[in-house]
Amino acid sequence: MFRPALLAAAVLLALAPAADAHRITTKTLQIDHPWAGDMTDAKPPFDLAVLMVIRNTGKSVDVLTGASSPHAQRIELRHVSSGPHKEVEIKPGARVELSTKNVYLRVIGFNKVVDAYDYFPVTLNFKRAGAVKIEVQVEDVVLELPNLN
Ligand SMILES: [Cu+2]
Repeated sequence: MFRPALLAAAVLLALAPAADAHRITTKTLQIDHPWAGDMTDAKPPFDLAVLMVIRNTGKSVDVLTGASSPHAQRIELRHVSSGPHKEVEIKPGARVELSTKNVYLRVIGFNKVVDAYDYFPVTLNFKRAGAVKIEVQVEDVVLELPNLN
C-alpha cells in the first residue's frame, strides 16, 4: 500500500541527519554540508562546483582566500557571472553561502571517480583560521555547472 505521509516522513528522516551531521567546526568557523553534484557520468578529468554554508562564529572578520584538493589540478573561487573571484569575506556572526547562483568553488581537473554519497577531501584556506580540512559529499542530484567566463 502506498502511503504518501509515511513516504514524506521517510524522506525527511533521510535528509535531515545528513545535513546536521555533516558539519566541520573550528574555533571560529562552522562549515555546513560541503557538497558537490553527482558526476557519475563524467569522465575524469572534469570540473565540478563545491557548495557549502560558512558561518563565522568568532569575533573577527575572516576571509576565504582559496582551496585545494589532492584530487584536483586546482580550485578557484569563481563568481557565476564575473568569473575569477579573489576572496570571500565573512564578518563576525555572518553566514555566507557558496552557491552556483553567486560565488562557488570551481574544482578544475578533478581526476577521481566518485559515486553519489562518496566524500573527497578539500582544504579551505582562510586568512585567520588558516587551512581547514573538509570532506565534500557527492550528492545524488545533478548540479548544473556554470559556464566558465
Ligand atoms: Cu553534508
